[in-house]
Amino acid sequence: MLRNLFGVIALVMMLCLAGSAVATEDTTKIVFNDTTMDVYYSSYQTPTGGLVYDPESVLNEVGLSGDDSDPVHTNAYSPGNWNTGPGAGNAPVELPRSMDDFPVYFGVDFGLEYELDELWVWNCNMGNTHSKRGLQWVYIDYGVDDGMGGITWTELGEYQLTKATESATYTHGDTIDFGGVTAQYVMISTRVWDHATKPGTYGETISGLSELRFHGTAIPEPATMLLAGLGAFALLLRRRKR
Ligand SMILES: [Ca+2]
Repeated sequence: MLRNLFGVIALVMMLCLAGSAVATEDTTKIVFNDTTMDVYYSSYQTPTGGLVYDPESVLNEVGLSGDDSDPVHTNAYSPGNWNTGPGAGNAPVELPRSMDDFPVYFGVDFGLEYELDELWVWNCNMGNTHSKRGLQWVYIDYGVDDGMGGITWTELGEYQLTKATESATYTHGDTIDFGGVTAQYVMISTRVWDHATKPGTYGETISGLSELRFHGTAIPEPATMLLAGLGAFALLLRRRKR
């Protein structure tokens, strides 16, 4: 009886140790992968004159250079930025906010759940005063699958993003703290560009972003955790046989 109790306590301790080993891994940047991740965006400025405003260039590091621990973004028009007017583009089943009030949105589906730590934002950094396309008053929401084909959204907060410098070596202007929340989806929703008190941009009808870099740790799938638990249990049985 006592031996059995001792065994159960040992198993629980090992499982706790396995869990804490996962939780204390170093946080790293989440590298965009266009086969396992999706980009959501309200619309997409039609490219003209050879310019490209691809939404993916906000996540795939196009336009970034220099030291990867503190990279800088170019002020070139293209490529490297997403520009848009209001209007529906591609979106998850359910947006966190009404497009009547927040007609411009940009988000990501990481493809699996992450423990999110922070987000670095390079606002729209285009020369010739087009940093005015940068997002100003935004809400940031994060979400997880609701198990019924939809998304359960939670508000992280309302933010006034910093205007870009238009420098050719623009370091990220804002760091948004996520505090370790669990999320598969993150959405940035922007008010109308000329809102009376909280304008959506810094003065242009077009909205834009240059780059977003998320930091976090992938949360293991339940199957992975089950395997870790079975491994610990097998080890325990081996020890008890001795
Ligand atoms: Ca970029």
